[in-house]
Amino acid sequence: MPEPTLPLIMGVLNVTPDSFSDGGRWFDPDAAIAHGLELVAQGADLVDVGGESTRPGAALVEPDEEIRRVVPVISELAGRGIRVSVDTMHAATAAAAVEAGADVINDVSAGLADTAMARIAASSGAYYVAMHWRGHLGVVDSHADYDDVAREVRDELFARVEALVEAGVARERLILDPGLGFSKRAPQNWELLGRLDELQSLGFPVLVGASRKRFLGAMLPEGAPVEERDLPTAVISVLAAQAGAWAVRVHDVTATRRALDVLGAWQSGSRG
Ligand code: PMM
Repeated sequence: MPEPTLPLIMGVLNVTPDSFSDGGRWFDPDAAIAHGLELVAQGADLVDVGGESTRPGAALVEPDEEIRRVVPVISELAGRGIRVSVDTMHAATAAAAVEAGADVINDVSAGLADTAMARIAASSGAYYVAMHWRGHLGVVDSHADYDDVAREVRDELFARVEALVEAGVARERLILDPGLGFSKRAPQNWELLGRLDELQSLGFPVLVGASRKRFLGAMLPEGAPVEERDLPTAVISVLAAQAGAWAVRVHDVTATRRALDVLGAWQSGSRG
């Protein structure tokens, strides 16, 4: 039997003034670099650097400004041997980030927001995370109508896979993400998690990004601070691991690292 493997931990580093859970904390490049190093010390396997908030209603950022935010941070972290992904929907930013040392492009629009992205992803040779996306989040829950959310997310992502491969992206470089919270209401997020195997059935590694999202806040007492979503996030990391996820994207790396260490110990205990 193959050894069970634990998912990679992708630590979130938002170099933005306005992300929903940590907006502004790491906007200064030195603070961002220090936080990236801290995420790795806490157990992150890769650091996801983003310069544009995807929160509903957030200001759109031009690629020039986004590049100015992320490239110095990526160069410094990658220069120290840290694996870095860039969280961007812009082809120009993805290209600059790969040039600076990023080896994963994390595109929440799966190439839909910028028609040049597929070509850049193909020519860069980077890994490419294609997340399920139905458009910019002008309003919360926009485009969230589904007959069967797990089937539609899988089919819509598969259509993106075909388009990306057609544009020259290597199949072996693709990673899929159900896009929790993006045009999905709370019950739809839970259904996607509970039916993760249907997305896995496409045969690509799957990344799960549940960290601190609103559907977790909805389970907590009203007005609970956003950090209280870190415990439910860590529980989801374990359940996603058991469902075979390739990676989890989280803000609180320590909690997920400890939770996955427990799962790892449990798994080796079960092998005697
Ligand atoms: N969620 C956010 C941003 N980027 N990328 C991927 N691949 N998957 C996600 O679920 C995802 C993402 C939400 O914003 P945050 O950085 O403020 O958590």
